[in-house]
Amino acid sequence: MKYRHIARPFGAFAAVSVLALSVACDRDAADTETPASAPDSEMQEAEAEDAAPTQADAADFIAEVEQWTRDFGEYYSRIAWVQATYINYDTNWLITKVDTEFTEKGVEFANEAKRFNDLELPEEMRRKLEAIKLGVNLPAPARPGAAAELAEINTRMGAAYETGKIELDGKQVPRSELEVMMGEIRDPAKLQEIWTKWREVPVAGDDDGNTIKSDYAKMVTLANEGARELGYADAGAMWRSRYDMDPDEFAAEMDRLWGQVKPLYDELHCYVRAELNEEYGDDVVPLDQPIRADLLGNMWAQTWGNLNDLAAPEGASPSYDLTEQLVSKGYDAKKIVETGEGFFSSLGFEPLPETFWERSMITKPEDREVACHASAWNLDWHDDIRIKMCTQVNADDFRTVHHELGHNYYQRAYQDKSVLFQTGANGGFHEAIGDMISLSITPEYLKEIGLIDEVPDASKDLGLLMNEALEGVAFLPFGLLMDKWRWQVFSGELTPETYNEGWWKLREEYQGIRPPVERGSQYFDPGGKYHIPGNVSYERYFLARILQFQFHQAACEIAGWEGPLHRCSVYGSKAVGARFNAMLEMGASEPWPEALAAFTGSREMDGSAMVAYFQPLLDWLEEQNEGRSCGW
Ligand code: X8Z
Ligand code: ZN
Repeated sequence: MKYRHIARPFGAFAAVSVLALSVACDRDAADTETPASAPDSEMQEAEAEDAAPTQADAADFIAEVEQWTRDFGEYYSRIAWVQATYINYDTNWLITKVDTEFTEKGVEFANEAKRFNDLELPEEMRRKLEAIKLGVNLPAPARPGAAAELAEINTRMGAAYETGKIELDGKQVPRSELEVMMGEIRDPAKLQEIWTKWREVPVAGDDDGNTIKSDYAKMVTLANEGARELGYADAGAMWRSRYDMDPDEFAAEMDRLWGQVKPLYDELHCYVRAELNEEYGDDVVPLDQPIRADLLGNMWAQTWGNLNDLAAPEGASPSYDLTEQLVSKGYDAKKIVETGEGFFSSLGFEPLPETFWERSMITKPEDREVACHASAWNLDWHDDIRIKMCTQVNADDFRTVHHELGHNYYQRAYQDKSVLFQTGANGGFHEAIGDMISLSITPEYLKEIGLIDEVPDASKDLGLLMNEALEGVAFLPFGLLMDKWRWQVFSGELTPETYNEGWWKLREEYQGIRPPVERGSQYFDPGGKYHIPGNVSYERYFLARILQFQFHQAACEIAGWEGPLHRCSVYGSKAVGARFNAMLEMGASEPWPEALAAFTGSREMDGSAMVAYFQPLLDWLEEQNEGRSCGW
């Protein structure tokens, strides 16, 4: 989705909400040029308006955008929902059409908003205008036909990704199944086969020879052109302008946070490589090399939780496996979602509406193509909230369900705000809500809801921390590099010839991983990850990882918890629910530091809560790694 205010589905293709608020985008760069395509009469009108816009003009304009957004947004969302849950020729046609209309109107509004750049205005109005300027996720240039071309490209990339399959042992296998296989298989040859075959999808052409790779390059050119017309250096700079600060300052902020948590990653990497070396031997896992990307239990090596058994500290392995417990206790997708709802209810949030259960898609339908990448939606700015997932009964999806429900409860909490403020305080906040809840899924909590029978004692703490580190800590450099790559692409530092080389350079530098086989410039490996063809920015997930622990620490303090953070569950704490809601209901109506302060008391994103959470594991890892030559 191109226009942020319509973009309620979180994580949905073609319907991606972005937080587009910035009080720091370069005013000088934002000229008052009318789109080149505007007819003369409109030009004259615009010039007349440019002459002396008043506060009343600004108020009228904002009201017009709000009304249009409300109406068109619901219309857009319902089409996007049908397309995502029923991908075929006609729904692709519909989404392309509505997407085009959205982008055209969004760009028109963004250009119009610049008229008020020099006008003294109350803070709330200024903020709404900034939201309008940054509201188009991928702005098309204003010339006729450009928005339609961009929409066609995006629909094609999205559909190619979501319907992509590979041939394995004589069968066509979809990605959702491949993801599970990557977590379970331990045969390096088979892993390599799945890994490389999945990466054929971004370079496989359709009947007209379009590939995700060729479309991506065209998308970059168009979006940059559109971003420049709006006054941004490029589309990457526009994306970095959504954080209530200057885009360069934001890039530095990401690096600062990474610097805080990098020691955790370095120790984990060193330890996991040594464990993998024991499992696979020197040939497959040499101790002085980056780790082979297909051995980490995940299609993208982004989280390593599937290596739990292999990485568990000696004698500290928790006595249960959540996937096994879910299966043996007879959980199905619905029961997992009900469990997630139960957690939010325990904090004092209203139960999900009946329509959530009637209209959500929580398992994969067998009879049609759907977009399986999980997402959460609000279709009517009110209570028509839903999730869309191809839920599997396992620990990964138990976590993802909580993640998605976090989006829904946030959407519901800020529904009384202006539609221009109906999004996260920043993108990281929206992704961190359900993730904070996940940290409260402690053994004590699991026992309370009957999912496990025995709570492992303190001797298993390192094992519990390891489980969490393989998810959260392992994710950090991946979360960071996705958009580092994209920023380089949008700035022109990388070109289609160097897309793949640049990708692997970052993967090696930040994650310390390498491809199982040589990857030439003909490939487009970033295109094998949903958010690249989907144009969903990724910095939000890196920030969410930081905020998740910051929120958890604050929540545990509010709940009066005094033990170690990893044993704290805020399940049942109405006090936490109330303070949490105070932040959620603000949406994006104020700069994010205010929202952060409402819940945590702090105005800075801070990685130290994450370090504090993992401190016992960090100490242990340092001991284990003594004498090893870490790094790559
Ligand atoms: O895309 C998602 C969510 C939807 S917003 C399922 N996540 C990222 C990913 O899958 O890569 C959640 C964690 C990171
Ligand atoms: Zn999400």
